Amino acid sequence: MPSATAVAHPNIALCKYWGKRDRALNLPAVGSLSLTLAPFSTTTTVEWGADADELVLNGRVGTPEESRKVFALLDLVDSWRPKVRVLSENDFPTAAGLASSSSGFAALVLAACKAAGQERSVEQLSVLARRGSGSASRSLFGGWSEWKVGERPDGMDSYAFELAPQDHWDVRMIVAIFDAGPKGTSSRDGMLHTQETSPYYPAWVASTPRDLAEARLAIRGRDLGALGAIMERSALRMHACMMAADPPVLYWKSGSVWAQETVRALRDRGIACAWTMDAGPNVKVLCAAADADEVSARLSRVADVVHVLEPGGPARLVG
Ligand code: 2P0
Repeated sequence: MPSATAVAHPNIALCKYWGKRDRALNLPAVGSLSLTLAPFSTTTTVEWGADADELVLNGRVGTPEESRKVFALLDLVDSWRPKVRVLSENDFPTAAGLASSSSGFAALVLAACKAAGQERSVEQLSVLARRGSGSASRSLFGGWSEWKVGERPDGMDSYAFELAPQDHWDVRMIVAIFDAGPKGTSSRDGMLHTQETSPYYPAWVASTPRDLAEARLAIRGRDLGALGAIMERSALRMHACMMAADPPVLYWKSGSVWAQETVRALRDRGIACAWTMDAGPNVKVLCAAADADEVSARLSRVADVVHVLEPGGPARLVG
């Protein structure tokens, strides 16, 4: 039975994706830009030709909702596919504050297309990963990547590409965990509700091209001060937009604000660093590798757990 195994790292967006222009095709309303992060990774094996569709995630049978998403994506890989067995393991805790769906769907499409004997370009793989989970389109790539909003109604021009490789810039992303529990509102539900009810949504969408243009330049020039200002602005505008939804979508906890204040205090002491937040209370702080010990020590005083991550490589086949 043909089988293949792929590994992918999760990513954190510096310019955020929030909102869809097409739900069925999972097309974004805005472009986004991210950093792929090691050492955390997902390893996924796909066996193409099994007795029944079967999903095993971190040693347990996938829930009906997880299975529905995975096998719907495999239907897109091949609408005439055989039954498939999928084994997927994250080497990081589910509560590590990182979206396992980004690494999960990137590893899944890479392994599935290989097991199916398909030769696909990395852009085609990114389009497929996007259908599973938007942020997964970016995890096909190492280092710094951008997911293009695209214009085509069929979404074939909405894929990610590498802006700069893993070794472009020696930075660290420090993840400060405040709440290990499952989130109350999923990203998917939160963003759909925001776009349906937030009066700030059109302004959010209109603000994003400038952030992307400036972030590309800041990454190219390795300018942490400039990139930091853009990433905090993007996160704050995304959260302001969802806080203005009706009823509001509010992921922040008191610890989130403590971490933001810690980042500002570090900056006041001359340490270049900046925070971002996703669909949860945890705070991710970008800094130079040389400052990572000090930044993580300061964040450890306010957070339950701190993880220090570094730029990771692209998704890859390992078997
Ligand atoms: C991002 N997030 O750019 C944004 C910022 C969370 C906040 O992408 O509906 O799991 O599957 O496309 O990719 C998380 O949402 O959403 C996310 P779907 P996804 O990383």
